[in-house]
Amino acid sequence: MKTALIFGITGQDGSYLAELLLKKKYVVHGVKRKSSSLNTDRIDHLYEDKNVKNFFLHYGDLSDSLSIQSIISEVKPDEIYNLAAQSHVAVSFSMPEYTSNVDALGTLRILDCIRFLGFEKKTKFYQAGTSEMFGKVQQIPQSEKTPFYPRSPYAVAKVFSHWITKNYRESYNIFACNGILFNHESPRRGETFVTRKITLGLCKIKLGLQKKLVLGNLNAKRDWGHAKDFVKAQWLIMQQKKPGDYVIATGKQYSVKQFINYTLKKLNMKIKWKGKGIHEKGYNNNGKVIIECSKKYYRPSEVDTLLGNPAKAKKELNWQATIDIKQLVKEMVEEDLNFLTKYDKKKR
Ligand code: NAP
Ligand code: F7E
Repeated sequence: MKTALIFGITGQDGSYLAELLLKKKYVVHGVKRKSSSLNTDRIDHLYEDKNVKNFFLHYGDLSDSLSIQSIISEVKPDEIYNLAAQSHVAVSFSMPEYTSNVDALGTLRILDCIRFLGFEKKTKFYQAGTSEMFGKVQQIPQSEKTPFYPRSPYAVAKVFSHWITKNYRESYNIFACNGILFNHESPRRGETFVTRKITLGLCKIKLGLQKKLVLGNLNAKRDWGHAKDFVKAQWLIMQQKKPGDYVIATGKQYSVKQFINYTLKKLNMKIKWKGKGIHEKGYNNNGKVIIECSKKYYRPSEVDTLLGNPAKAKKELNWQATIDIKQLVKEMVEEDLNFLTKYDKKKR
């Protein structure tokens, strides 16, 4: 039986990866942060399920070497997945020092702990890299060979993590890998990321619980996949004969506005778009503005376009995305409607 340790278990990917590894009969340990209110709703179903025996949680934080060391030395994992991060690009402009501490040095802390404990031959390491590292893209589409041009403190910190992972692989022979994952979403996506903000916001408008959805740059383009598909790739990367770095993407690109239009279609809502750029607005049948833009949600420097080339993953991992954008939107909208309807009934 293999033992895995997941940093970031309470996040979107952490929860899907935990489910996948438990299905594969792993013993799964996860690291959660201390918070003043509960932060485990994405994994409570696992913790509370009496049939799930091999699932354990530990308090720890990537900014705290002592907690990392004590957990790794106790768990002695075969595989470590570092999914923990301050993962919001816009927030990283407000908290650049904290973001760098966690997203860059946090990775180094785990890697050096593997080395310090003498686990180089025992423990494999996965680093959650990101398409944001390509930032101001130097090639279209982006592959493992595309040079990085990070555009936010978040992306700069992730570039450090990418290179320190490679460096520990080359210096100490650790089975250390980088996934370079393009955007992936799900009903478990945090509510301030654009896709979930759109599905939740438009569902609320549909149900009369909210009047308007206020967004930032509608013209940004992303390669959006489903988190369930993407955590499978994380596991596959760790099962290869040799450690490596892989772009994980769908190979298809849509704008934020297109994502909105798919969501509106799924909800049977019609709007008319008028204006351009920050002045663009969506009007409903009664001529009321239900979507508008605000400077508040624009970033100091934007990543305008991202499109991945997942050819290496297809060839070496036999991986490809199975869930397209329409299915993704359908699932997100259905779960948001379901959640809001239950919540609304409870309130009445
Ligand atoms: P997420 O939902 O924001 O989850 C992040 C996780 O990291 C949460 O469990 C969070 O804990 C934890 N965390 C934050 N700060 C921490 C700290 N100081 N110490 C320990 N844990 C900490 O992110 P995600 O979407 O699942 O993404 C997983 C990873 O992949 C992240 O590293 C992200 O940067 C990267 N990534 C994501 C995407 C994407 O499109 N989703 C694409 C490429 C790369 P709390 O629950 O307590 O906040
Ligand atoms: O923004 C635009 C915004 O915050 C996507 C993280 O998981 O994926 C994610 O980072 C685009 C940007 O994701 C709003 O300007 C417009 O161009 O959903 P997002 P992200 O920045 O791409 C990468 C791969 C990661 O690694 C990150 O961890 O949408 N946008 N209006 C908006 N974005 C937000 N959040 N909110 C808006 O109102």
